[in-house]
Amino acid sequence: MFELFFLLRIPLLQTIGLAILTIAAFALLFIILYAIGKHFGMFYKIIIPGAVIALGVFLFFFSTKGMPSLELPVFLKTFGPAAGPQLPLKNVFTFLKNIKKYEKADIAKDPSDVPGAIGRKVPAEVNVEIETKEVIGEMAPGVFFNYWTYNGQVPGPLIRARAGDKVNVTIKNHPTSLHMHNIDLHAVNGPGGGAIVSNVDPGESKTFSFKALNPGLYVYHCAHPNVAAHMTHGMYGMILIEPEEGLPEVDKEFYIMQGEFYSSGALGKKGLQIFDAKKMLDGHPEYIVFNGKTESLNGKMKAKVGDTVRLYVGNGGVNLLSSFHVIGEIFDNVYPEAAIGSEPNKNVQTTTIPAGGASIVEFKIDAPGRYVLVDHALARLDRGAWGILEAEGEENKEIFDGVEDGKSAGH
Ligand SMILES: [Cu+2]
Repeated sequence: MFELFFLLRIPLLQTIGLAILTIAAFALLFIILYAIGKHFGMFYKIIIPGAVIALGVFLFFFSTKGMPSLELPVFLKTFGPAAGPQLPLKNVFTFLKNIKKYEKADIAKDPSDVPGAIGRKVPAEVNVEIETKEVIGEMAPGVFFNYWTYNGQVPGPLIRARAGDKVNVTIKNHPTSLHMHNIDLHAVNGPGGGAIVSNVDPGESKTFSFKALNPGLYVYHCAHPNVAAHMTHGMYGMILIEPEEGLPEVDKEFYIMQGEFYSSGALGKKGLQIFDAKKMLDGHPEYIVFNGKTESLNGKMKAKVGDTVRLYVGNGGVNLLSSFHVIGEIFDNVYPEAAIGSEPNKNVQTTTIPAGGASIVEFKIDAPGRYVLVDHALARLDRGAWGILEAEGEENKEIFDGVEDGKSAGH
């Protein structure tokens, strides 16, 4: 019970405060107008103050914002092809009623959780099973979100197959989910990328198949309306379709996805955060993070001097372009926009990753130390967009020579 109060104290206090303020304002206004109307008959004592209050409310709100709806935010109007990102009030009540059923999950996907290279020389049938699950996870110390996930983590699992493979995708929606979900894989050639044949109600399961025609690193995401709202709750991941001959061998591979989270509470506000659809439409995320939460990569990305490292980096969006950079490294190879098939770009400092897109970068570690992965739109560091790759090994003074003074943690 106490834990429930801790999670909900911010929205509860806000609601109570707003209710007190509204009642007090109306009562005060009514008393004033009632006093002014005391020279009129009893009937008009009510009608006149009532009409004046209604006119005031109309002028203040409805004349500019239109009529309110039973959704959050109440005045938001949208024009997408399907349901907007507004939260129906009944969903909010259902969520609160069922809050104890939600699993508390560590939603940060381990960046080193990458399936091994395919190694096959012939096509095969690959079975993929993914479960959509709504959980409560910690974005930052004391800051909680209701995440919607693939397999309980953000991003969902990295799927790996080979060009020419037949991929059977089974998507299951956990019975405790409040929403319908599906999967749109950008690796699919077919309507909706699979979304229209994979809509699953809570407790339901569906399977569809596709042939992996094009090699590349592709984003997948939930495409159930409102798509952007599902994605900014954490519903994205990637699928790597290796070329027939495979990718060049490297020592280490890591899996990272940038994403935006839109909370009604300001950056760092503790407690359970309510999704803010207006901030999402405006493109003003409070949190911009790798792998679902702040500091999710730290302690999980390790390499040695001399290692060749490959990063599979995606951007779940839904608004921002990522300027992906590793502080202290130069990308020896970049597969721009994760396109496989042409020669990679050489010697790149920063690469762009569009929303709903990806990149593959490779570099050799030449010196021991800490390398910071960032979105080089660097104000985003303070919203969470950074992570550390640690490299151990022998120094090579010819490549890098100097003494740390321990004073600056700037980089
Ligand atoms: Cu979904």
